Amino acid sequence: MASAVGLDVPIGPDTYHMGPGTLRISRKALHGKLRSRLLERLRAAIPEEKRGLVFLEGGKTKHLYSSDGEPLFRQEAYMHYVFGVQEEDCYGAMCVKTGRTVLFMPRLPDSYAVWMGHLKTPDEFRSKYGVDAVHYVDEMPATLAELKPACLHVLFGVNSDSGLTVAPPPPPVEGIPLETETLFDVITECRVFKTPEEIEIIRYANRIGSAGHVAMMRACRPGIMEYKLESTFLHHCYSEGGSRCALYTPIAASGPNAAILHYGHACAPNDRQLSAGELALLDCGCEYYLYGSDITTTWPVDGKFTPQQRAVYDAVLAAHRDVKAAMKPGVAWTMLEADIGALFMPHGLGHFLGINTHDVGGYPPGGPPRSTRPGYRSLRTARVLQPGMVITVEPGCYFNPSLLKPALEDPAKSRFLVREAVEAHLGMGGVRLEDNVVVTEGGAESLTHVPRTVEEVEAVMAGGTWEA
Ligand SMILES: [Mn+2]
Repeated sequence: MASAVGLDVPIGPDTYHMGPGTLRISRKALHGKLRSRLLERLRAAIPEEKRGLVFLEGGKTKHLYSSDGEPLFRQEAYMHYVFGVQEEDCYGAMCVKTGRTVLFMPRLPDSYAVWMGHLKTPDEFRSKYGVDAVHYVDEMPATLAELKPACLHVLFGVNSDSGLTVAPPPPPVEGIPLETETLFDVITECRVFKTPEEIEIIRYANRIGSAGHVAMMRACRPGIMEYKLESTFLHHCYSEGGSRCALYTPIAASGPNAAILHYGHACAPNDRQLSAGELALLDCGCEYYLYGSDITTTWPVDGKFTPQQRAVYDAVLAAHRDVKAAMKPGVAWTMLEADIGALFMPHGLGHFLGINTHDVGGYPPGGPPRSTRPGYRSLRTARVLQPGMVITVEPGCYFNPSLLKPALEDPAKSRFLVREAVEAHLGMGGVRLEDNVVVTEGGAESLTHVPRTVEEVEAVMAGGTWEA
């Protein structure tokens, strides 16, 4: 459906975009289609007499501790998926029988307009989101009661990546039971299979994010700070792509830091100076309309691989290519992991990608369970690949002293390790190469387009052209 998402779809009251050259998304068409798919699955799972209302609670206004400062609001992922609502403190409902949709928005005092600008009316909200009706939250109990639903289907389940519980909302009205058994698993499963429109958004986030990686490669010089690369990426994605936020905290690691899987956090804020002769590992994702890209590139700070760096890099690149080439519907993700040692790659080979960086649905009820074996247990899914899944392919090879030093002293492990070779690599950090791949009917397509071969990387760093 080319008219829902694209660079030149007509702009209407329900269109999300960030100005000239950015992706245009018809909220009504995108979420309308996601909702009808959800309805189909809900009707298959729920007997007629139990088909009440889907009821979702959106994200809430948050304050920074006791201050009146608020971090930039990011909508709760399930609410965004079903309704695409940008504002905080909203609720949404959809009738499982008829598909009719209602949003509930907070009633703000008129004086708020001084601080926030024009306060949208329910009518404006209705055309922005293409739903059937909009009411204020204070009208919600009466509106829901009037609809006399059999029950409210609410979210309740555990996110298999974080282990955290998605708790049901407090009952919004007395006398209508909450039903917690069905909705979470059904929506989660819907989110695993991206529609062509969702794939177009992820493709756009990949195009902007890929170009952001190239911008970092071009900005890199010995002597600069890691955060200069991070800021180059963020600036590129926002100024060129309208991507206001990164999908996750950028990892801009140099030298030994490349072995630290989630480097860049608040206690290690990409604050090391880069030196010639080192590798830089950049794991940075762009976000657009809350959908993202999650791309990793690794390159020499001075633009030329040393023979040692090249050997490790080429090995990881070969794994990266082999995995991508093997991907097609029917292939089990666990098979792809088979020969990679957890000592050198202590993370999973990849994860679903969508509204969340580690997108939901990796371990659904009735699906293959999480393995307990080292390496395998880090896999964020054990599922068989099917068309519409978007998954990252991110093999890596790291020389992490906190894993390798104990292993060298452990007779069970050290007999497989060449001590001198391991020790010679301990300072180099590591290499990770990460693409975002959509499984298609016939195979798989990478949405990421960054320099990958040693020759491509060196050419771009020497000023060569690259079309992301
Ligand atoms: Mn990733």
